[in-house]
Amino acid sequence: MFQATNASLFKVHIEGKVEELTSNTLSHTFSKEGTHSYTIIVSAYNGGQFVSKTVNVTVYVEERSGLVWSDEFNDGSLDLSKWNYETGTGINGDWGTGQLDRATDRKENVSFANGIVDADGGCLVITTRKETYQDRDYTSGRINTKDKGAWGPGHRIVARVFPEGVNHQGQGFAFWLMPQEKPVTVDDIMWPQGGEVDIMEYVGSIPYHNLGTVHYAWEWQNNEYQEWNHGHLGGYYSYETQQTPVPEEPGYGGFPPLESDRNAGSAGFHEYGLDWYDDRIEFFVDGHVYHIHYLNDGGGFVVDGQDQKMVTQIDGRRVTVSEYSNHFDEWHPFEHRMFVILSAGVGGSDHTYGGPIVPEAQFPTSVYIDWVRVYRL
Ligand SMILES: [Ca+2]
Repeated sequence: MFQATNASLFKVHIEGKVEELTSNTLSHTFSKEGTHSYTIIVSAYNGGQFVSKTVNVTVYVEERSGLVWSDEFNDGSLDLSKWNYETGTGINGDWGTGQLDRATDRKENVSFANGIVDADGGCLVITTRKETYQDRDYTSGRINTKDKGAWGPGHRIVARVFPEGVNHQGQGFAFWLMPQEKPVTVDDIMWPQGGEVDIMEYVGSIPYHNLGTVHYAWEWQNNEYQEWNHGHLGGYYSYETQQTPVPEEPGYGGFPPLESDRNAGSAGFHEYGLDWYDDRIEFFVDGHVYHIHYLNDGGGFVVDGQDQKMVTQIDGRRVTVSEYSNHFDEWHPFEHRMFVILSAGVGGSDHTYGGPIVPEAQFPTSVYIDWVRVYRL
């Protein structure tokens, strides 16, 4: 509602349109989802004279449930409105991961393919090669949605992936999340204080299982890494039994799987995802929840100041339950938005990508990603 003395006509500029009114009331519905600012200009006319007033309003429109973001990888080129190439390496380099390869933005490492069996249209292809390139003997690819797409509680994030070429120790592929947000008091949030979520961590040394993990810190430590301060709670998924395996830590071995062995993750496409709620993250493969992580102490077990993990039965299936990544008051990592990373790599240390690369591993080797989709829960 607006007022002007002796006004006979009002004009209201709103969202690029002009409404003419003889009354002083206008009802308008903003429909664009998310938080947006709008400028509204109201002019009041009396004959040839008028006065104007400009106001700025900020409106939050709740997102509807359903698909809110996706890349189907059907267009044959990387959509740079959604993705960034991330180039670099893991040793004496950018990531501290210990991997041997250098990620590049070349077509040799990040490309697209049609006609992959069982794919829905085209696929993104991340290819790892054994080749001398700059200062490394291997190359691979890594892309992320930083500053272009990030999601937090209230979302399902899922990708359909066929890690065909991940068959030996030292070969691996990951679909994972890193923090988009940070406290306003720091310039940068240091790993693992900002958290990390591995939705799909598939390595050739553990061919029959996927690992879904949260990484976090136990103490704030002024956002510095002063002493060992790395908590991680992960759960494995057995492609064969579609639940947490027995034993719950499968260990290395059994590689390379036979090409005909459908129980290996490298045998075909699976959907790797999580449902992210305010109090927990549920990891699933093909809709089968195998790890539920509760953010707070007491979420899954009693309140005791310890992070805990155990396998339990839910609806007759083995599910890993874990709790307590909210260890420090300054920042609760999994209450904030994170961006998506798709990456392949070559293991150089005991742990990176499932152990040091073995000489019989074959290259080049490719992983196919049919799509990545984000839903509002
Ligand atoms: Ca596709």
